[in-house]
Amino acid sequence: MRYAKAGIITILLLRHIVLNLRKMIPTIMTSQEIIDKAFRRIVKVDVESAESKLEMVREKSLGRLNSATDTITEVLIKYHHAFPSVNKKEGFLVELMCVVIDMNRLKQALSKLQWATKKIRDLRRIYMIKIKEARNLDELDTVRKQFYGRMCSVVKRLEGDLKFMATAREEFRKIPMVEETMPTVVIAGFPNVGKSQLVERISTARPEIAPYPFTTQGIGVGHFSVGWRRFQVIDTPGLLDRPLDERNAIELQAVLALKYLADVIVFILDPSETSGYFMDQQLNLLRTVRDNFPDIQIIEVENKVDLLRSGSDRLKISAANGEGTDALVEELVRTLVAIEKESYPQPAD
Ligand SMILES: Nc1nc2c(ncn2[C@@H]2O[C@H](COP(=O)(O)OP(=O)(O)O)[C@@H](O)[C@H]2O)c(=O)[nH]1
Ligand SMILES: [Mg+2]
Repeated sequence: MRYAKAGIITILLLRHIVLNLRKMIPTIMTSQEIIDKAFRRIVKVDVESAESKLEMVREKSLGRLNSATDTITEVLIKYHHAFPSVNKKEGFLVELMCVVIDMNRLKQALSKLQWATKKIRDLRRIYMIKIKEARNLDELDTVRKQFYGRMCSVVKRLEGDLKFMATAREEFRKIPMVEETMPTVVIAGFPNVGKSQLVERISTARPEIAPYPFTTQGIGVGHFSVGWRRFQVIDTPGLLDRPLDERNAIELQAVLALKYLADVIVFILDPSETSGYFMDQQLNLLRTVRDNFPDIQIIEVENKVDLLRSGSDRLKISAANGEGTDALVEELVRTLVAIEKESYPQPAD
């Protein structure tokens, strides 16, 4: 049982990483915005004491060069530190991050940022010398322009990487706040069978419901309470009946929820087949889930009884009009409480 696997410190650590991620990753600017910021921030250098016009311009140019490179390298270093480097391979949140974000691409983007920081510092060193050695105003002007041109072209080369990081940031922000230690029901089944509608009916979550497959793009989290007990319900995007290695990123999130979070799986079947999937496909998927997660209790539920009521002895509900959902919740609570007792056996008196 999941409770028995202590791992609580790891879980807390991961939660800490994700919570911080949501707060800490700053808005990622485009390369043009970074350049604009660098030019806006250029300080006015006080050079009244300069002995000639050439010296005055030279001093000014050195000050501006320093200020521009400082602004840019500060931004790049801040971005570099804001993203996590994930070395662990296990755990729901880590694996989820790897599913929703191409971590190798992120790694590549981060090292490109490091490269750019170094390159800009090198340019600063080289051009400070060139500015110091310029013999007249024309030469100084040429060197100065050359520096800004080269600096901008380094930043421009980060265009694709910054864009990727901005998208990754949005993905990180979407990662749901799951309570990895709370008794949890994961809702599984084909797309369109009514998982989200059920989650909405029995919990606090307000998922998106629509009559087309994979409306739910990621994992949704809701809660329900019975007395003082709180339970977590996970809405999944649905699974198709196919081998694990052919699953797409959306489906993989459902697989991870089953693997790491489920104490109980509610497997929704739609005998009306208005979901667009035949019952034999749905039963095939049910078998696959059962084979892959032999230790997790599965409650089989037929939804959409308002459209079709089969003769089977499975629990029957209509997520649309609420029929049978109270009985399902009672069954869930009974099952979850029994699992909890099994994991934390009461001491004998
Ligand atoms: N008639 C009927 N339609 C339902 C029922 N439950 C869900 N639906 C409809 O089925 C479609 C898919 O529902 P949704 O909850 O988004 O399915 P999901 O993809 O499994 O999350 C929507 O149009 C729902 O309104 C039900 O009990 N009866
Ligand atoms: Mg859904």
